[in-house]
Amino acid sequence: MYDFIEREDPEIFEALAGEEKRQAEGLELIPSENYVSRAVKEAMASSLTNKYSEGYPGKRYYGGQEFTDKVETLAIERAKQLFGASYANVQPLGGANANIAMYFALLAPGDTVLGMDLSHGGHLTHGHPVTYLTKIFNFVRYKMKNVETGEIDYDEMRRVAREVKPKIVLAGFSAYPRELDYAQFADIAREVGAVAVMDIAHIAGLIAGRAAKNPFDYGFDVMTSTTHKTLRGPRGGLILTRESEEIAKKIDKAVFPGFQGGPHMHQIAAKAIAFQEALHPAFAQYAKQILLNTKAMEAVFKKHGARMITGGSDNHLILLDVWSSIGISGGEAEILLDRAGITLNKNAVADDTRKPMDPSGIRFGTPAITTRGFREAGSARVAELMLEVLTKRDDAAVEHARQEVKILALAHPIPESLY
Ligand code: DSN
Repeated sequence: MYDFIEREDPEIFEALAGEEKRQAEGLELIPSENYVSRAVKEAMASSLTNKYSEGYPGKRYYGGQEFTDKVETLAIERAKQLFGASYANVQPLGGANANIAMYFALLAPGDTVLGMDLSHGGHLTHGHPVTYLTKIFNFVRYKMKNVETGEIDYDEMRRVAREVKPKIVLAGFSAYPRELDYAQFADIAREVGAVAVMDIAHIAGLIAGRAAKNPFDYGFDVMTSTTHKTLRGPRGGLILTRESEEIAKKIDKAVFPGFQGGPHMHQIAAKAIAFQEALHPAFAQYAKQILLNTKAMEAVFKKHGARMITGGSDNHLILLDVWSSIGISGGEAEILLDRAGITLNKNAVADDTRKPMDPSGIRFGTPAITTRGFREAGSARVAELMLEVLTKRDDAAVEHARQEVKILALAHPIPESLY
């Protein structure tokens, strides 16, 4: 692999070879990461990267679009089929781009969005003050009512919505381990005349595999997503619309020419392939196994009495308060586990008193190890190894875990195909 890079750019080759080895011999638990198929990788490395295709299929600003139109149309049709959408824009370069375009399509400067607080599981692009979005739009945040169960205070959300009159009621998260009550969101949005939008980036694969509820079935109007994470496609973004042609047109305009130039056609081909893979019955099995594996890990931490935010997980991720229950900070835990070959990320817990660069929690999940064929027993063993490292914290424990992690990883090679 990488023959030409090896010959022509040894420095980059060395880094790539190191990363290949790291991925093969370690266990990836960052819940937003996964392994794409060989077919997706081939598309990402294809000649489509050479092509400019500003516009949309049949309406481009450059010539030579015979094949790009075919690729983008296939991606759109497959995305619609996968999520039960009426419209799909497959051009956003990433999840943040998708959200930004969505805001500009649906809002005027100064308009209000009701979104989940970052420290309670939301995402930077849902209105965190560090983003430029907050200079343009007014973000009002909602939180969990009960951090130990994950319950969201829908009554309070409704009261606030009546008061601030948002134009968007935004659901979705990057660190929340429970299902949301979509009907409540949609009802609140309807009452105040807002558009109900769900950022499904983290759980798109679970929705596609019918292992999680589809917000469109509960009256949501728009869904934004990434195409990687649980969906197991290339890095990229996606915007889906259920019924309104008017909203779909605004979204198309906001993506191009509003925010982006030429779409990355190699990435769109890879998205089309990933959507096709996700339409296969084997993908539903995969999505179901993600949940079973998370439950197996949850059981280990429960038995140990470790504090999980919301008390556990109904999806692909767990948020563990290592500071209060194991006496180690999230930052230190991340480093120790990294040394053992277990990759995850430090993460703030709800209303964290520690700083973001060394918060109280760690966030991890099962999408990537499930792709490698891990089942419940293997997932539980990984959780036990994590606890062993975090409680003992000495070189011997790290080394012991590292050896076992390598054996487990090599016994579950990264697959080249879903089928
Ligand atoms: N970085 C992604 C995640 O890890 O959840 C979200 O942007």
